[in-house]
Amino acid sequence: MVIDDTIAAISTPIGAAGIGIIRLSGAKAVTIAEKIFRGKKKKLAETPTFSMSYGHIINGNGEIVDEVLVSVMRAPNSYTTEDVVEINCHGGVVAVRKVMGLVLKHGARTAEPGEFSKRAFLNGRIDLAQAESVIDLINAKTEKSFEVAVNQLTGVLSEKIKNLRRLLLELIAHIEAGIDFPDEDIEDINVSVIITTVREISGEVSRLIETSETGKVLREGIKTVIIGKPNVGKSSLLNALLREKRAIVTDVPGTTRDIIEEIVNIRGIPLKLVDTAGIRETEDFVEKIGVERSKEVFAGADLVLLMIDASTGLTDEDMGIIKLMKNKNYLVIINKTDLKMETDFSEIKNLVGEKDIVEMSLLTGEGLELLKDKIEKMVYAGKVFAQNEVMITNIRHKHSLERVMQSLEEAMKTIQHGMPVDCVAIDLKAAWEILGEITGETVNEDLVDQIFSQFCIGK
Ligand SMILES: Nc1nc2c(ncn2[C@@H]2O[C@H](COP(=O)(O)OP(=O)(O)OP(=O)(O)O)[C@@H](O)[C@H]2O)c(=O)[nH]1
Ligand SMILES: [Mg+2]
Repeated sequence: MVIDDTIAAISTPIGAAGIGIIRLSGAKAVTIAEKIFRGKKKKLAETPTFSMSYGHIINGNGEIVDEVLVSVMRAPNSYTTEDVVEINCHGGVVAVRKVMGLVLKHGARTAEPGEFSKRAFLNGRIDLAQAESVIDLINAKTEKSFEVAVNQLTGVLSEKIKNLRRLLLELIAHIEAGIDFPDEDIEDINVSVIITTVREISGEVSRLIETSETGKVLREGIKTVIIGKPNVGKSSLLNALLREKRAIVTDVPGTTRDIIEEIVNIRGIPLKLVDTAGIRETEDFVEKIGVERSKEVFAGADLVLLMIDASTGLTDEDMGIIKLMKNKNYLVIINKTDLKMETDFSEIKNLVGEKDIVEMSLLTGEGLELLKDKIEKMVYAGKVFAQNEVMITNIRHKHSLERVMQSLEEAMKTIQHGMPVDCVAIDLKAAWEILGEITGETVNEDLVDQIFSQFCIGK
């Protein structure tokens, strides 16, 4: 693939802001910027790399468009490894659009989403897993998710994958040497060496796969729905976890009519928390729509928080909702424990088990920390992860690792069936190839395009 054009994009969000940045990358980046820039001192072409120049952007009529600072980062030490120019102009809608227009007029092309990062990958500065972590960094909702993404950007996952590929390659070479020199009688050593190494590699691959459940949650968040009868305190719970009066809370049943979704941070775990309209039979047209929508979001939830009102006891409506929850990850919250309890809730405790129940009072705040504990435990599922453990956060990586596992299992079967070792080499090569998809060493162009198209413009 030949990259010979110069791309440009507005790299900051459009809107009122202190500064807005237009970024250019490619062989003509400096030449294009030079045509529209009038500096105080040197020409851009004469400025050293990693320097900033003060001046103005000038349009075709010689009029000043904006006052700017222009930085020049020359190849190969730049984000894309090409010449990169960043024009810092005033933020806001007008200035950045005008400057962008001029840049395009003078020969740059509008960058596609993620095209800067794609160039960094195609030019070999970062591998595919690192490039993917860039988007995770931008999208991270909690510090923990950010930490995992930073880790991946530094290349820890890539290192691990490369190491496994090296081990496989050595093993394949070992086997092929045996095949090439059949008289040397190294067959016996081969089999035991192959078995140990394949086991070692499978162990590492399966450990990586094990981290993926938690990793995926850290990257994407868990879609959590608060559900229950009207007036049990669902909106109060959303507000308490968000530490903000986001949803309207009143003592009128049926207050929430629409779906309210917010990201909350529970011990570093991003929860996409959804407050719903209380579920009940209703004749009110608007509320009816709300109830139907509640049932829909419920269907797509990763975790359901079912709220029950301590002061009214368990009702038929509650039992109806509990029946809906089969096959779901859920916790039952008995709210309003500050009020006189109607029953001891033994019925529900027998039904769902104590460990999935949290007694709570949103009035006093009791039970909130316990709820967070339980959510945390659910996500980590009893697994302990070391501080800097390499985590699989990306579903694409997980799928590749699962296919690697299959190939390694095939290899083991081939050995156990006493087949010739060169048959084993075929499975090992497959595993080696698939591992390369993660770092992008063996990957096709369509997949690369698809991955980078998920990026934002200007990155
Ligand atoms: N005593 C007491 N009152 C509570 C508690 N939690 C919520 N409330 C009150 O219960 C009423 C209903 O709370 P909401 O949070 O609006 O309930 P909801 O489930 O969102 O109600 P709908 O939107 O109508 O379905 C409000 O008056 C809250 O102040 C609690 O723990 N104890
Ligand atoms: Mg509500």
